[in-house]
Amino acid sequence: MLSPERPGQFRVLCLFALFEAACLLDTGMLFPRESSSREVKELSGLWSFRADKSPDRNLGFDKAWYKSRLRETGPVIDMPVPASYNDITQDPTLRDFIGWVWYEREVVVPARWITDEGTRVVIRVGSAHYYSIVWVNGVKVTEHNGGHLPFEAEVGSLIRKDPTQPCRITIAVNNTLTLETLPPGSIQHIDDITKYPKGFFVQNIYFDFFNYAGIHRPVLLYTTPTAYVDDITVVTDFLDNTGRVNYKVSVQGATTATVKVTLMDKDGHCVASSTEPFGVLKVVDVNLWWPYLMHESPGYLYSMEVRLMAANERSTHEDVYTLPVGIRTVSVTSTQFLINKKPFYFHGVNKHEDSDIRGKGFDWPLIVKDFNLLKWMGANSFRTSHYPYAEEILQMCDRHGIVVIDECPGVGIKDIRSFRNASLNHHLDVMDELVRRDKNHASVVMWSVANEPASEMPPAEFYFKTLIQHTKALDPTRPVTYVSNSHYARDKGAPYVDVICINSYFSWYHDPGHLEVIPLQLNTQFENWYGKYQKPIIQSEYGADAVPGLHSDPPMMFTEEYQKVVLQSCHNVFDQKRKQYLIGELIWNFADFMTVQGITRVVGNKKGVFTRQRQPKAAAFILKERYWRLANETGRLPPWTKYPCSL
Ligand code: GCB
Repeated sequence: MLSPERPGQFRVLCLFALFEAACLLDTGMLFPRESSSREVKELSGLWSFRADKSPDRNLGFDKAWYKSRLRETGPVIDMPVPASYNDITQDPTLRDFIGWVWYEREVVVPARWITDEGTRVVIRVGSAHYYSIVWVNGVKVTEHNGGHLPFEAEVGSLIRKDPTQPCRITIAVNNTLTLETLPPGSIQHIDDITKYPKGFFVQNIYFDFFNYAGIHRPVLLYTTPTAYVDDITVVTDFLDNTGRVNYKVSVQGATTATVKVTLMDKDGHCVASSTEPFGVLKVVDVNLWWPYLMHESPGYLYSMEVRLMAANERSTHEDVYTLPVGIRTVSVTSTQFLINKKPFYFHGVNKHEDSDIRGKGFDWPLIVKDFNLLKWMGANSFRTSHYPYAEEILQMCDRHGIVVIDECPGVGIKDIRSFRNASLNHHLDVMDELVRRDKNHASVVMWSVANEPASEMPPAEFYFKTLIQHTKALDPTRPVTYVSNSHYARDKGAPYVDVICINSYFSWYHDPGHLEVIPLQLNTQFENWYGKYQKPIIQSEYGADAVPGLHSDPPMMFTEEYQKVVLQSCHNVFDQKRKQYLIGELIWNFADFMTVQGITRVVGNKKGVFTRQRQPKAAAFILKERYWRLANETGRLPPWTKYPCSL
């Protein structure tokens, strides 16, 4: 990260490393945007769907379902995209299905995309869980290992082969988890026919959320010219009143190219420009990007327009891509987290992508509602527990000034076999994909490489050292952490992180019902961790389940009163420690969410301060009161808010 103590040369080295790292990733993953040279066609809506319920789940491949229309090889049902398929029907075998499911959609492609050979047509899947294979008109175009991150393939030549036919897109998705996937899981077959039906198996998972599956984010077709802006990397900083946007533009498909880069303010006025593909844009009287409640106008974004004039064997092209850019710095000291060289205290939440019916499916009404709730309660940050969220959510964070700890899907690494090289290599690949997608978001201030791994196991040291060093090499401008619940003295990865993140549930999983232990145990936790590592600490999870509407006084577990008192007892300790080295508190969880069925879960995890339908429990008001008070103390509230505030 950029440290105020080490300006100048360090920054240049960092930038050089970041741009080098960007080069190591073979291609860019710019969010598809329309422009004068680019079109986007969204394929959200109804797709045909079939789950392959054959015993070995392989019938679709044996019978090559991708070669013809899905409805010609068997029955299909309507399936909305984006959505998890699990909760869409009344069929319990589909809710709990494990194996391959097949999606298909026919698309009519605009004639100009086909006739213009200078147009590149790309299919992009925002995310599909977990393993995906994509065919266009029966020809495989790509496969992807992992949910939560986008993947794409060029399909123009296939579409052009037979322009009289609609373009048929088939996507097969498999949610089977193994010890090498992220998150890991394992399939267990149970052969005891006296107790279990023939062929019985279960998927064991080591994480606490339902393994929703399907095409979770929008599928798009988009175009670029054949010579195009493939990637942009920006790193920002400032000195006094002057902002600096260090940038690099990568171009593909051109034999000759010139670039014009223009940085515009909110009103569309040019504030800096350049004709180099690599350089620094200086912004006089800069408007910095500030977090929500830290400044009167948080989330200030410039627009960086990249205009490429290029030629290749076929023709000359102009490509235009506009990237929103927030100018800010991030750094840590042994006791503070600094944004724009000022102390920042995370008062926020952990979330899930989770809702009724849609599961983990992308849904704008839900996203906007969640942002309104975050702002209502005065939250300035969240962690993307336990996997990368849709990029559209990060764009909202950029615009609203909500600070993000961006977590990869490294959750549930509990089995010692998941520390082997195959797992580590996949984890490194996932970090590459995550940094490539999210590196330009001002809201993203820290990477989290895992949640609650078995970090006390001997192989964890090599694993996390490698992973954290790799992530820092990919992006030297942001701190790196992972979230621990291990014992402070046995945690193998803690020496390598920049910030210590700890999850703990005193009076819940430990000493259930004994609220009186919280002050002592939480205090001991902080003193132990800080004493050993001298790094700033975030309480990255704490909380208690509350079944909405369940009450008792004196408080008993699972009531709204008990949840309230757990929070208040923790807050008292946080208030002491934030004067020293505690740099944040993130409640577990923003909202109730679905989990596997089990004796500790009453139709899901109920630690939300909002219900799954986003109605507040008593705890939400406790947090609202606290977060606005913290904001009042530590930040500068926008003029349109007054404390106590009701937005
Ligand atoms: C944790 C996990 C989170 C769980 C939570 C709980 O430590 O990180 O995924 O949902 O505890 O409620 O048990």
